[in-house]
Amino acid sequence: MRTQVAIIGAGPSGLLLGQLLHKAGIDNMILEQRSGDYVLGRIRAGVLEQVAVDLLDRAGVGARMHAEGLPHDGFDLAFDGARHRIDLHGLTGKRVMVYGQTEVTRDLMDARRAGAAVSVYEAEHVAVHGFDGTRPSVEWTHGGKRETMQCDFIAGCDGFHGVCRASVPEGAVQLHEKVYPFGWLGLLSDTPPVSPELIYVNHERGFALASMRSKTRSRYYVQCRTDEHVADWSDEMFWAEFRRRLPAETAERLVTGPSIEKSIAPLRSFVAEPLRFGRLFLAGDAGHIVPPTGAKGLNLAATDVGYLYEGLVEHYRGSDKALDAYSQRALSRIWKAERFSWWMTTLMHRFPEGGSFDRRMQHAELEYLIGSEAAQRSLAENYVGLPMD
Ligand code: RFL
Ligand code: PHB
Repeated sequence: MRTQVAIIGAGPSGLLLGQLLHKAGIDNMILEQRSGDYVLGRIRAGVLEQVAVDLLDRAGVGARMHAEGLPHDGFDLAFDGARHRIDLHGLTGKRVMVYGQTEVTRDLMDARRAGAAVSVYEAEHVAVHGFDGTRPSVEWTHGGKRETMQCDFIAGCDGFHGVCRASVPEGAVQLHEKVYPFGWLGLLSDTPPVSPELIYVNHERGFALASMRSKTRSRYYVQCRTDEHVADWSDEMFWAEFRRRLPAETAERLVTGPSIEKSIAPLRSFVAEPLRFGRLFLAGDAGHIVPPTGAKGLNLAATDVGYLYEGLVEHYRGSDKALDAYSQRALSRIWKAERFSWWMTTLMHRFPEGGSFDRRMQHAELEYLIGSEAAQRSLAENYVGLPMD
């Protein structure tokens, strides 16, 4: 068996790369360790930058996103019991699209099925070989049978815990990591969003975020400790905690209901450098993690894929210039998003070790933000997404 590009992982990075390559006539196969239903059951990102929207359009999967997604022109920062709007569109001329990662994934899966491109779900013991030479290959077990596929390139789109980064010799990769002393407890419910735009709340009991998936489905988060378990949080406890962190007038309008999903995500910043090892390329969460506060993870995954796609297309047209530039181009954008996500996380959360000085600094920065158009413009420019250079 042979393919041009073997893609490991059928999350948004792997599926988007597969679809873009398929449209460009480049043969590829996707190996995913989980089932399709499992992948669709993970509730994650909700906010897309314009560059991610453009890439999904280029992949030919934008129709439902444009019909059902919610374009947002701004969001609110809340602290000291009051809300302050950041006018994204007024400050940058751009907006973001609220459309869940689950829906992006579903659209990409549907398109892949329609294009009859090969995907193997529930592929066990995936292994990547020979990427430091000219004849890479991938191996996996499916239905008890060991299979091998030769390829030109391997795309490691297998997330933070994947096999690709772990297969690179230790000395060839440098890892940069920061783990935050808290997590996010998220709840999804079929209740109307408490506000038509997102609200990021800095509260003395900890951060809270009011987000949504549609006009009838809410996605809410509260900062929690890293040693907490979802099972210890009843829906009632979640709603009571979330309500306490909202400004009073907003809390009055909160509609509660049974949860459809509840989960805890730890927060970390992480970057692997470089992102290329011979004929193996890392993209998305396989190469980097951002804390979700800046809503950048899925967007970075999409832009990595955009750069990699350009490189692969040019390779098959006879030039390796863009492929050789992949790691450096992607990392330049990644580090800026890492900085923004770290900054917004530091600004909005309660740090268990933080003393009164740290809290005063947060407060001064929030006050500065709401009083300075220059500061708001910088926040807005990063939130809507920096351009793909
Ligand atoms: P994924 O989605 O983790 O997919 C990787 C896939 O690889 C598979 N895999 C393997 N397959 C074969 N063999 C192996 N050995 C394998 N090991 C792993 C996995 O099963 C999986 O299917 O990575 P990808 O595609 O790079 O996508 C990244 C995004 O999922 C992630 O960055 C975002 O969800 C982050 N994120 C957000 N990003 C945004 O842009 N905007 C947001 O609003 C936003 N909110 C969030 C988020 C992430 C969150 N959590 C839970 C971490 C909110 C949360 C709560
Ligand atoms: C979400 O809707 O899940 C979401 C939105 C904004 C973020 C993080 C998560 O910053």
